[in-house]
Amino acid sequence: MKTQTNLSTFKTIILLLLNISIVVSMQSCKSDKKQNKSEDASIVKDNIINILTENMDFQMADTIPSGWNTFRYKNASPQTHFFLIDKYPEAITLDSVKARVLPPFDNGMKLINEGKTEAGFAEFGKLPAWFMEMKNLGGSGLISPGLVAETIVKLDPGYYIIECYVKMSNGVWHTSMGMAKEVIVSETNSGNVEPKADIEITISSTDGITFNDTISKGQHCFSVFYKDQIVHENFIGHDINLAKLEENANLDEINSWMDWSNPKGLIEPAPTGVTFLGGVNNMSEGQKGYFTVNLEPGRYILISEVPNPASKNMLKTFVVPE
Ligand SMILES: [Cu+2]
Repeated sequence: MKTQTNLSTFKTIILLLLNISIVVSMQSCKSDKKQNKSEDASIVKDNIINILTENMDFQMADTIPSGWNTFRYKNASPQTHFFLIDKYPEAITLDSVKARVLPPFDNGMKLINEGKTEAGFAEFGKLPAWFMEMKNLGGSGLISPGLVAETIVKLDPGYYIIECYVKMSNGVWHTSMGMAKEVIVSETNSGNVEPKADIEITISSTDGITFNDTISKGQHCFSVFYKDQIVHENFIGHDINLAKLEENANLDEINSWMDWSNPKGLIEPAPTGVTFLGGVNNMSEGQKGYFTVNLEPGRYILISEVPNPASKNMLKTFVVPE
């Protein structure tokens, strides 16, 4: 669709919106604490980092431990969300992002929604150079209203921004409505060890989503390994979202909805008959994140938030038997 330059710029932006998903009780994916006790309890209770969205917000601690952390994201709002973790270059703050990154995105999306695609993408050329240096470090996949997504990722100490860039029904980014929050990851390590998964997913630009689709009902811990990461046509990288499909779900509709650069994509309302259950948001090549979920019997989909995921082998369905 656009030039390489535009692609790069955009990619970075999208990566901003990192989110994390949640689960109810995790057995297999428990990120156990080591024997040595740490003082993190003053920062994070029960070894879990809770994030709550009620109205275009991220309610959570301002400071969290470094190392492996379980993020439990409760979506108590009527909209579909995710959280994505962004790491900008030193000295770039949320204020910088609001001043230099959100305006080009707001203006660009507005033009695209008006059918002025070329002019819309041109807006992204106004993004600052440092936007291209932003990295994504995971977060949850999409999570439907009223549900909890649980995602486990590892973070180094530093300054991060978490965001959600799903769009409201009028086409405005959630990011611009308040879903961007700064988070400090402290030098204090959580002491948690890397979880053990019982279902391993690998995602890459060449092979798409690969996994063993013989999956039983009940509690599971999925790992997501980013064998590579690239900039797709809409400037963003691939990720993993899990959803349950009802009888009336339409795969073509879901496939086209996963592209934010489509005026009808990544926007409320979410596709009919689809309940998003979380996943692992964008990461860099070689990284691995985890998510936990309790699966009832039924039909499910693993899908990436990229343009036409089916064409990239990034739309895979599976059935959980009784
Ligand atoms: Cu959102």
